[in-house]
Amino acid sequence: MAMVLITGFDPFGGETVNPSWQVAEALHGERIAGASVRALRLPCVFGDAIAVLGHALKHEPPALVFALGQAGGRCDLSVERVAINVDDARIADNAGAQPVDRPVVAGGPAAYFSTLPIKAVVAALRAQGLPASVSQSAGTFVCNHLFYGLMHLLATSPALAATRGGFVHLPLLPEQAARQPGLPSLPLGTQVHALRIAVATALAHERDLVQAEGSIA
Ligand code: PCA
Repeated sequence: MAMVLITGFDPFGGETVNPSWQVAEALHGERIAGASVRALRLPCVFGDAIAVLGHALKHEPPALVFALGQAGGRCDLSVERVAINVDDARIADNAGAQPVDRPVVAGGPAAYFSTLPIKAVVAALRAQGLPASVSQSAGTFVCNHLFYGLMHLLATSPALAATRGGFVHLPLLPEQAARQPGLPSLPLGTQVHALRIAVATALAHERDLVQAEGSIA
């Protein structure tokens, strides 16, 4: 049976929860469109996050990897297009590290594109009444770092040649937004439902839709 790996992060930046892990954990053990879902919790730590993911990928090559992260302030499910080869941390990670302008992988390409059908996923979510968009930047903190590390592993490991992967940033949960008035949020159940649709769509679409989802700036 095909396996789908969904990763989520530990809470960071003073939060006590992270929607990305809550969503991944909720889906662990489910079967979506004939594939079994496995969840993996990652430390919000430069270096370690990629090491833990790399270890898991060695065990069993998944058909798909959906890496998830929290993006406080974003109002919808942000399906990331591109991972860039730079760490530039505005805050310290959970181990106290704050790299500035360092490559994720020395000598690696400047960027990798997601190999998930990002536009098909956004279209499917919107068709089900869920807010979603293509994002042109996953930032320069641990999420982009992990996304780049994932895509580098998929691009360079022969055993993972058939694995497709990418990254989705999630809005805050309502209980987080209640402590930060004005920030948008989506309930956990809605986020979990959205991920089910995203995974099913990615399994069904080897190729992406050709449909404008760019931004002017
Ligand atoms: N969000 C952070 C790192 C971990 C997470 O969930 C980010 O967007 O980089």
